[in-house]
Amino acid sequence: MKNLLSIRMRASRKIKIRNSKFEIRNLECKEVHISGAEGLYKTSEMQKTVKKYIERALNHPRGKADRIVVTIENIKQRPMEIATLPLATVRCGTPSEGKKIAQEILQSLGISKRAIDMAFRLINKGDMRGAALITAKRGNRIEPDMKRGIRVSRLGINKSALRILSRRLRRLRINTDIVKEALILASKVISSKKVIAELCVSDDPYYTTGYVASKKYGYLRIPHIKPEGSRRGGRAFFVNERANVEGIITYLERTPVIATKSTPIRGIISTDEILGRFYK
Ligand code: WAQ
Ligand code: MG
Repeated sequence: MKNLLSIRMRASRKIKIRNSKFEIRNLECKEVHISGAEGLYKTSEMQKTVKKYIERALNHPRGKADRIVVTIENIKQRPMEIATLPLATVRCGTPSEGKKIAQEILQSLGISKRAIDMAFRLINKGDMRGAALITAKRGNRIEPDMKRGIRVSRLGINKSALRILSRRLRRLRINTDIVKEALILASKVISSKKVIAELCVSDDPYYTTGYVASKKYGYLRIPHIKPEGSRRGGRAFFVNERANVEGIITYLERTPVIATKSTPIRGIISTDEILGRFYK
């Protein structure tokens, strides 16, 4: 691919908050995140993509935006090529079951209970625009700007991989932008050697499917990981204890990565199948 553009959008709204119960006159403003999107595109796709991003910002289930920032940059660096992670959907019916499944999968990857609890705590607070970087053993948060988190950017998929991926997802009736964008994002995140796993819960009030991604198990979708109507959500990347923080951030935010291959996907499977626990 030649002449790639990085296109990013973020939409937000200012809300007034009282900074004390009694001082009604003393109002402070807070910027709440509504929606964001990013990708690598060909120059010929620029207009269409910007239009799509703006429409998304203006019609978002999280509310009306009063500020939309679109950034378009030329990318000179040749992108790294990756394959999308294998995808499967875990059988799950309730948020408490979903949380338990995510915990089991993460623990089997060597991530400590402390780190997992930290991730769920942040996701349940749900006021980040990006993802938290959490060390896998001690459970420390290590990204420099904790309000913003890490924003994965400069990622995309080429035409032929997208065609095959869409066909595969269509068979499972999940060929949506939300699934494709999340799968591409997770595939870039997990392609970093320093990231062991990702936990994601959407912040859209009516999108209740989340996922756990890792090299070992691929992209595992977890339906009903959050209750319907909740605006809470977020992402956490679990990294090696002694990882170089700047190196990881540069890779995730700045290095152009394109999926040029789509890995086969599977339908619904049980946690026992994933973790290789079989009972006779
Ligand atoms: N980089 C880092 N963190 C991000 C990014 C990004 N580019 N985009 C979003 N986040 C964080 C941010 O904290 C959001 O609040 C949170 O993730 C959720 O983002 O297989 O919709 O865009 O069915 O709401 C996953 C399941 C859907 C898809 C994910 O995320 C499926 C989703 P959302
Ligand atoms: Mg969202």
